[in-house]
Amino acid sequence: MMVAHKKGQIAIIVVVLIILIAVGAFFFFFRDDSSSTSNNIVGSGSSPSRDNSQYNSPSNPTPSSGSPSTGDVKIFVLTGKNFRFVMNGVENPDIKVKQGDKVKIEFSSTQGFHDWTLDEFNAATKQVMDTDGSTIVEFVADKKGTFEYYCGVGSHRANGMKGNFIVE
Ligand SMILES: [Cu+2]
Repeated sequence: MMVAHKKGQIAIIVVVLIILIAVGAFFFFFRDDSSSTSNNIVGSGSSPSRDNSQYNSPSNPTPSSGSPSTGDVKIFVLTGKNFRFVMNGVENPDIKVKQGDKVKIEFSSTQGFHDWTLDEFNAATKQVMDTDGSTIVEFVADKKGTFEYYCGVGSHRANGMKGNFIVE
């Protein structure tokens, strides 16, 4: 009994280690991959979706593969600095999508430690600094309205690190 029990525990530990190594290797690879994404993100579509599982909101467990949502996939590439979001040179841009669209936010920092958070859709990226590469959050814009996205680090939101997420 004792021995069998121990073997079971060892097997579990081994499995956990393998998973950790696999995740680590994947993460490293993805990070490498993403250094050039600001140029090629449009049209690639498939590559960032693999990163989905770690940051995905619980309300959206399905990765892309099929097309469960009827809307398009909309990709937005934002960077953070003290204390603004920037997209294509525009500070704290309006992010507009249609109801039902699947939204992918690819976020990185060029200055300081930031994240991208949108409470109403339970969406938030990891917190990243400028050496961390980019991180992605995906969700479905399943309700209409104007919502405020913001940086959840410290008092960045109060310092003006926020903008409107508009679902039409
Ligand atoms: Cu911030």
